[in-house]
Amino acid sequence: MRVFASEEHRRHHSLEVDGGQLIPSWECPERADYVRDALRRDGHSFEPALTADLELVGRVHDADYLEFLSTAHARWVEAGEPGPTALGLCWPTRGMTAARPTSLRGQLGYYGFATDSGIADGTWEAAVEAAALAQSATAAVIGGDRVAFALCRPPGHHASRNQFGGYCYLNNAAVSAAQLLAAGHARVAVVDVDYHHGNGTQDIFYDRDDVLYCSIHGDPTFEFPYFTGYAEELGVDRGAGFNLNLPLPRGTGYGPWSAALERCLGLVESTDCTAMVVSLGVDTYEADPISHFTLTSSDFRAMGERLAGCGLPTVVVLEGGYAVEAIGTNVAAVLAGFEGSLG
Ligand code: Q9C
Ligand code: ZN
Repeated sequence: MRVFASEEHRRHHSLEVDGGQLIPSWECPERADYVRDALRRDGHSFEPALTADLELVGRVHDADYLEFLSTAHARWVEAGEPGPTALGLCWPTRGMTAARPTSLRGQLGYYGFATDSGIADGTWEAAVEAAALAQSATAAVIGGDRVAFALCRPPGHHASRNQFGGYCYLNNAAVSAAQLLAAGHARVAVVDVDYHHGNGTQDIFYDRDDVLYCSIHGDPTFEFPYFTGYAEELGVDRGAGFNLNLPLPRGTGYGPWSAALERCLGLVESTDCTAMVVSLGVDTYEADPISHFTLTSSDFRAMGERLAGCGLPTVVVLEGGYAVEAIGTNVAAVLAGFEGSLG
């Protein structure tokens, strides 16, 4: 399968507030290096991204949000803020109904939703490049390839139409789905196997029936992003019935996890999707430092085999995975399982 990767991701390296401490983000540049090295060992080579099509990005994100993201770090420097990363401090919540503030600090709260994601020098460029990688893999699939992989960093599934957070800025999977629709697919499935609920992807397509969003994730009663990912969220208006959340308890292993995957893929099949985007997070791994499922490296191979079993043209984009030294092995296992199942 064709694999798209770039060095541009290095320009994004950020800090996060976790456990009451400011720490280097779990979502670090080394993650992509481990994935690249493991794929190289498996015989893959890498292709660069095509130039990003920002019109396509604009189909899944609001123009004012993109304007904010692309200028926030320069404004931060301009304002003489001391830290290396522009980080929000105050969010609009219940009863705080004022319109969008004009100040940078205000807008960091308006356009962000979590203390885990700052905007560093180069975050915008890296996020655009990740979207370009997703677009390149999608173009390969539109061109007739059965499957392609985009080594996206930063990840994307927590980024909504107008908010960043959860280490995500531009929603790479949503861009891919929009591109597949534009190429003539009538309905696209986004299957999100990352450990966390992809609140951003859900948000973007919640009222639409042309994108089916299915996610298996740590139950938001105890897990990030806390406010979305509940089983009751089924979509609205035309989108009713085209959103499926399968929250699972702490400690879930591949037995119950794969039963949830069967439910997702059953819905993909019964709703006549003609293409699939996989939001591939490997933070479901047993040794992930911030997550609580117990999948093993051989489970990831089985996951890839099962995803291939749908028989759909498939774009795989990288999301999370924080057991840094294992994420390469685990991503490679999914892709090897997928490829091994093709005739
Ligand atoms: N104590 C993705 O996997 N922060 N994002 C958790 C851990 C949020 C994960 C802090 C995790 C977001 C793409
Ligand atoms: Zn995740």
